[in-house]
Amino acid sequence: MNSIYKKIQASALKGEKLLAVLIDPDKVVIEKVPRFISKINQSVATHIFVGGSTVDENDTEYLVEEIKKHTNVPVILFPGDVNQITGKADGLLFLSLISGRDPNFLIGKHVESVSKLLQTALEIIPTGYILIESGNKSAVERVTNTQPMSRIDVSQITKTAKAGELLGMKLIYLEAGSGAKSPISEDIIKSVKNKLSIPLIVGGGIKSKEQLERTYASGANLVVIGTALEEDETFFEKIKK
Ligand code: 1GP
Repeated sequence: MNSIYKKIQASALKGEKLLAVLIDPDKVVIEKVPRFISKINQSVATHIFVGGSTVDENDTEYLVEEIKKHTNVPVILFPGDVNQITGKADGLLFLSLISGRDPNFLIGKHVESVSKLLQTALEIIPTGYILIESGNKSAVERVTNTQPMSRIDVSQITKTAKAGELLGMKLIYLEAGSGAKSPISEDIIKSVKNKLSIPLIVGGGIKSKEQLERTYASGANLVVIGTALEEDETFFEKIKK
């Protein structure tokens, strides 16, 4: 039990760099999954996240089943809604959108998901999810109708992350939004990391090896990349094992 989280925690303590490839059931073409997964298997990726903002019922389960046929990399749900929960995955980021003040995304959806979760053996990882403005309107902002935090208010972002930890969350995820113009800044990552005792996830808008390295150097333990790999598979070559 708790093996996914324990491994993330152990890697974070050792300073190992973790990388999750995000696959959005809405964007992926199912026939291309085996090839895409074989690229992941040969890359330095340590996790596969599956999730999107607007996904049809059953699409996630179908996709996860297909992914699991081709890899032993742990598959973790990163759900945009309750209908994306499937027991076929290994784990679930139980996201609470602590940058916003909408009770639905802080606790409402979680209550709604309990009956479903109790029927699965998913490892559930409570995660404080912090959306930060990044130059363009993100899908998270659109779907949740919550304001991202101002990227210049580093102090407020840091306090929000720490409050999440003090509430008992096991991970903090700093999110610039999928396809963000600019990724989360080094200042923000450093400041949050400095106050945090739990592992830190950073994602959104990371498109180059340099940006990836900078994100780790600033203190991210696990980096999430979706769009850059979806749009340009040669990026996999740059992050080969
Ligand atoms: C989005 O943080 C993830 O939720 C990944 O973003 O698609 O921009 O890599 P990208």
